[in-house]
Amino acid sequence: MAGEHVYVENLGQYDGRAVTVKGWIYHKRSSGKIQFLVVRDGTGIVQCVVLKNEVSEEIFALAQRLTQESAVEVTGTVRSDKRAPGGYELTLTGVNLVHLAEEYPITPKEHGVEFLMDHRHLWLRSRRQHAVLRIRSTLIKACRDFLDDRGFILVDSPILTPAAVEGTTTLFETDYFDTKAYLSQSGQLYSEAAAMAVGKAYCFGPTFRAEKSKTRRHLMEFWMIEPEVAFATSETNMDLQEQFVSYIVQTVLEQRKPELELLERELSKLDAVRPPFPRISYDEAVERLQQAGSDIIWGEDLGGDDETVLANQFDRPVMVYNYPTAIKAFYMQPNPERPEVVLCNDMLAPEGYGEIIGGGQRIHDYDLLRQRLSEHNLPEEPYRWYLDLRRYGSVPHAGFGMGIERTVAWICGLQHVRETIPFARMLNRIYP
Ligand code: NSS
Repeated sequence: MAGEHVYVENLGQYDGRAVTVKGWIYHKRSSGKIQFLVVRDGTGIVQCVVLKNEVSEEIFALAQRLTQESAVEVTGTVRSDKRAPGGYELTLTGVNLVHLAEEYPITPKEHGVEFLMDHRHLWLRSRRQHAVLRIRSTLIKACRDFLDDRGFILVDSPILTPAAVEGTTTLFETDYFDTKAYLSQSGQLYSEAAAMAVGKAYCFGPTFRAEKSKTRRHLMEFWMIEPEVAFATSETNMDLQEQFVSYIVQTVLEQRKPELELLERELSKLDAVRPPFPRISYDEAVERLQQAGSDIIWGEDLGGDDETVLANQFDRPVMVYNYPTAIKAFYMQPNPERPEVVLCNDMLAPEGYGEIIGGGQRIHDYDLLRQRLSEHNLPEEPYRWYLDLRRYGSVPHAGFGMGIERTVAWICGLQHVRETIPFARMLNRIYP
């Protein structure tokens, strides 16, 4: 008797009934007259019991031949069983083999990270990776819901661009017919144009940086969400960031508790992520670091270790504002009382996960922006349109960019960003 096709996550609604599950053999074991096939279908895993006395010889023999990751359609009766993962088990009456898998390279034994990254296309099938993928998916939806519900308009920015946003040393260059183009480092400049059009805008997409750094926080290709608000200041920009980050963390905590538990994430640490977040100036950050024994001097950028030391002083993300003008991007608005610092901020995640947000108030004065382009040795031509925004109804405005992968790494409690994106692009890795 073939049952209705049911996803594992819904088996509870079919107790006692005949159903068909379509999926892959996760693992199996047998003891003579009884075989246990553990089948995963993407929504969950279910243990299937094959009893020698209750199925035909062909079916029992077929079950014995099944290899790890073979694709199957199994039919059986749903039985509730408290000991079973998910609370239900299937007593099989039929097995249809869709594809017999070759010997699978990823086995329950420990594999090195390079091996797993080489087999990333298969590694995605493991339960831990499912958990991360689901959390990432929920996080992205939460980001978009937060902004959509507050009247922000999604305005996509281009990937191929004529201009640098975050310095010229990390640009990926490509031919663009008879000229050059770069892969976008950030959609910010276009988000600013969008904010001048619709008031509150955001872009969300992949961004690219040829960073010659092999750290656990750097990818060559990462996803960034970049809200931008007309008439906003650095202050209101920080208010928005803390609301945004609290919302997405609490939403993931609510909707993805089983996944977080599977990853052995300490949930109380995430529960603490509620406004207000501490805000300290760059000056204070340097003092705190010096007191903690760092040899940082005023004017230097915070290194990864500095960020960890600072973040460890707080139980929720900390915002560091007003960095030295000299170490920041060309577009940042100077503090009117102290032009040696700019009205920007970074947000550092707790527990050593580092900077997840960079943002601030943008220069809205035409002449100052031109002057900065020249001080940063940037050609004016590719930024002509960007300068135009300062010629027609220019207003103070601010925004920020949050890196999805670093945020997922923090929420999931993963040591390295490579597991937070389906197919990581890293220094020396573009396969698979
Ligand atoms: O360089 S940022 O600090 N800021 C910007 O790109 C601004 N133009 C954003 C804006 O104001 N609209 O990068 C922002 C975030 C940073 O905090 C990280 O979370 C992430 O982007 N980021 C990265 N994630 C992974 N790998 C790399 N290489 C990386 N670089 C930045």
